Amino acid sequence: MTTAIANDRINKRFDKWDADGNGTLERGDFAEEAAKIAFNFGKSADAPEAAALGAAFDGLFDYLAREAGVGADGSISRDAFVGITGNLIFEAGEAAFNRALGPVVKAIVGLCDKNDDGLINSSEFASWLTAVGVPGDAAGEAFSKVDADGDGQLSLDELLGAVREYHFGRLEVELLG
Ligand SMILES: [Ca+2]
Ligand SMILES: [Ca+2]
Ligand SMILES: [Ca+2]
Repeated sequence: MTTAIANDRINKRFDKWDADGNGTLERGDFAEEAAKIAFNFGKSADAPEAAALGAAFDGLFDYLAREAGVGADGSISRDAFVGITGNLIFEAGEAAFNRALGPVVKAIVGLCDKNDDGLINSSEFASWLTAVGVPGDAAGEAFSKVDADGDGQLSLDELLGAVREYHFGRLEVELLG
């Protein structure tokens, strides 16, 4: 793992989340990202699962804004985002990472979990990757990598672990699109 890969991935995340492309992150960018993901899962904006994802992204913005020292309606610069996110991934530890990103991953599980068992099976996972724009032919290999305990189901912990591993450069599967 090199710092260059980590920074590259954090910068890509910034570009993706800066939905209006104005060079800073605002609450509206996060609302737009949440709506886009829900739409890709075929959920209308007023579906409960879509509302839950919106609330999760709202909470993530609150966290980032607090860490950046800007107000609730403030703008987060790229430098601040790279600093906060780098700290969260590489310094703060798994528990802090899971607190910050857990609600978003959990809300995506809620959108994706068609049989409502709290776990993501391989066909549900294929629809997840489609919704976040990952080519479908990568799904099978990605699934077995994320399924750390090999039980054929992806738990919230395994999915969160995969998001963290991606940013460490130890996994090539990008689950947040
Ligand atoms: Ca923006
Ligand atoms: Ca399921
Ligand atoms: Ca598993």
